Amino acid sequence: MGATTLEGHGGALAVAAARRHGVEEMFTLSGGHVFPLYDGAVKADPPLRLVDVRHEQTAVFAAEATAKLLRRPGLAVLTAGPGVTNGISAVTTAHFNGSPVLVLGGRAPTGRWGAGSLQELDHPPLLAPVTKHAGTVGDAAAIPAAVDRALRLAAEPHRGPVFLDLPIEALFSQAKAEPPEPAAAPAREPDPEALQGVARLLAEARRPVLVLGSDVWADRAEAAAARAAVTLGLPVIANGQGRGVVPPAAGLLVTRARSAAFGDADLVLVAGAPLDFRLGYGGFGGGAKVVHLADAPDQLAGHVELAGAVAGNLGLVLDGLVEAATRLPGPAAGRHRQGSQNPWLRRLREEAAAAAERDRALLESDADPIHPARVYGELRRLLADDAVVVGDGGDFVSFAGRYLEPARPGGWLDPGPYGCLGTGLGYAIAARLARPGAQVVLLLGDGAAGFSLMDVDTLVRHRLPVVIVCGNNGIWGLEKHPMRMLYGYDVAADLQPGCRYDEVARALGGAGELVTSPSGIGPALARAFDAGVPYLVNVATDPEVAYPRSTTGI
Ligand SMILES: Cc1ncc(C[n+]2csc(CCOP(=O)(O)OP(=O)(O)O)c2C)c(N)n1
Ligand SMILES: [Mg+2]
Repeated sequence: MGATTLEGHGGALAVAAARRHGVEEMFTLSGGHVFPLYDGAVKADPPLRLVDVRHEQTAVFAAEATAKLLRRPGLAVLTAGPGVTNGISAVTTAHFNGSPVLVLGGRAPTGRWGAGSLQELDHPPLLAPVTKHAGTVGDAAAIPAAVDRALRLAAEPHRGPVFLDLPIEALFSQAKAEPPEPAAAPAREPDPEALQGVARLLAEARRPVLVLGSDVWADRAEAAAARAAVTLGLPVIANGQGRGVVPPAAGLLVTRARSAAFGDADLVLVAGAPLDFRLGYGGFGGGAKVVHLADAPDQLAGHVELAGAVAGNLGLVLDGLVEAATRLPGPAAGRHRQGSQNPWLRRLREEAAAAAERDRALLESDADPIHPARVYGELRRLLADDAVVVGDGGDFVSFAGRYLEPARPGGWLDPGPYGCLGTGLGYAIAARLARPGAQVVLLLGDGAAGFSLMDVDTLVRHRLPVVIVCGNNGIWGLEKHPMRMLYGYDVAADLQPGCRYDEVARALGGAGELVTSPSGIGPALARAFDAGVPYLVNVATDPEVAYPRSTTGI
């Protein structure tokens, strides 16, 4: 028996294997089928932190946000049957976001399969379409290798969730196993010729734009992306976790001039984001050429004609692009001049500055009922550079996307392209654990609040202070306004006006208050940041204000 031989019940073996991948916490909701995993967690040395929540989707959302923030796998443990099925929307969210998550499910006993055990469900067929792998591990001795493979697969670009269920026999029985050898990750070198082709396109372009998406952060390419933007003098538009990679101070961020940038660009380079509805499906106004830079070949868009496509480690891709551009012959070939000598960048900067100027009136709005933008006018003043901001909701969160500009990468958590309401408390729980010293602010639509507000209880029990701001317009705003526009009336779009979600937070052991006047927002937020407990600021906002959007994504 080797010095590293693992020995114990299936749960202990799974925990030991997960630890070797940097996993430090287990998000879960209790069920007898998975007790050995808890026993394994508390008896591990050091123990895995067990965070028990009030709905399985919160457990998986928390594991996903852990993966997004810390860039290592997150772990959720769900009990057999309903525990697993309750987690599926969150697994799907991780699938759409390319987040490395391992979900371990309990499973009814193999020995009685078909006889009608409690919660007997064959999970993998349900999970297969939304995971990189979904399977059953039927034997305790096979668990360490299976968990190791699962975590490696989850973390290998393009990242994503993996599901394993573990029958009662496998989890409860004892076994010995040699832990698998750690394997080096493949290098994912980009093709130098493809990079050269993109460098040539850049040299020819007059009006290029660089789009940075979540995989830039996930692939640890944020420094390379910032270098590329600065060296090549490229205006930048960021989405998802690409936000903050190029800070506003760099003078290249033109997200607020997005329509002009996409409408008039002659070349759009998209790095680390799918060409989905958020990017007009890859069709840009003036018929711009499109280059797709992705973390893995299977992520390169197949639905649009690409002028260039490079897959690989995004840090190597972006550094390689700078190198290829600077090696092109000709004066300053491939480089776009900086600042005042670059009329395209200058124009976009001016447009972005004008948009910011126009924003100001709304950010300072004294309108009564409160304009949702005023909430962000106040919040902006209080946010530190390293704050983590989580958005879960419709219009209220769209306004946040417009008015809050992250100063650093890795601090902005939106639900991503699956657009699943209910991420809020799970993401916030994970953010509080992942960034113990930072502000964590959860922005909740009042509708979104209904999906996970009970998990304020989890924040309270685990002593995790979070500032929660509920934009309470009393409606499902992002549905009510479009339905009215389409049909001239709306149904199924109203919530209770003025509902006291702050009192829900108080009843669960947190704190909170209702704000009904614009001047009350700032002081209430300050109290929330000082409270040291989960604190819900319930802001009554104007239901007549709709986010001015050009598309709903449908
Ligand atoms: C799980 C889920 N159910 C339904 C939807 C459809 N949906 C998208 S936005 C929205 C309204 C959100 O309302 P609220 O959170 O109150 O934010 P508001 O738009 O009012 O600011 C709904 C119902 C969804 N995206 N996800
Ligand atoms: Mg609402």
